[in-house]
Amino acid sequence: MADALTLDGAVERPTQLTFADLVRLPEEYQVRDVSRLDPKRSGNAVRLEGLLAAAGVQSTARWLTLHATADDFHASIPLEAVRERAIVLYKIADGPLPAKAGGPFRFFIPDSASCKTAEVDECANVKFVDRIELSIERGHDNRPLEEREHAALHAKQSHGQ
Ligand SMILES: Nc1nc2c(c(=O)[nH]1)N[C@H]1C(S)=C(S)[C@@H](COP(=O)(O)O)O[C@H]1N2
Ligand SMILES: [Mo]
Repeated sequence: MADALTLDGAVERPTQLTFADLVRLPEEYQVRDVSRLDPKRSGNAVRLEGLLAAAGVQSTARWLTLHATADDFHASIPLEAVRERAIVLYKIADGPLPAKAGGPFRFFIPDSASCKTAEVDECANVKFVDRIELSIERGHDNRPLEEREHAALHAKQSHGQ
């Protein structure tokens, strides 16, 4: 599993951030206790805005695509819809977020819609995210559209982290 999170595409500076880099992001971007946002989650996160500030978003960027190479899962969502509220979970008890919690980096949108009810839904909470791509047009998205396919995906996962 990649130990760095890449930001690329429509950015000023393609950037790779490690666990240590995220720890060092300014306090204004740190979310100290994610259980306050969702009681099912624990640990610390950084605001998406902190990552975007590190890479510098080009003004033409409209879409944010979350890539998880580990299991070939991808979601592309409108940037404006999540820019101010999305976070990346990365730390638990002073260590990196474990894979069973979707680590080392897990995208998370507080109060996202139920699965498949909207573009910005729970399914876009991409685990093992290793690349965040900014773009003008919509990017790659393979969230399942069919109920059967989606149910099979859910059955494969362990929920609760
Ligand atoms: N990498 C990856 N991220 C993923 C998925 C996946 O299969 N692979 N499933 C998505 C779906 S469909 C949902 S509903 C949520 C479930 O998150 P939870 O297990 O933390 O409840 O993770 C999303 N993130
Ligand atoms: Mo889902």
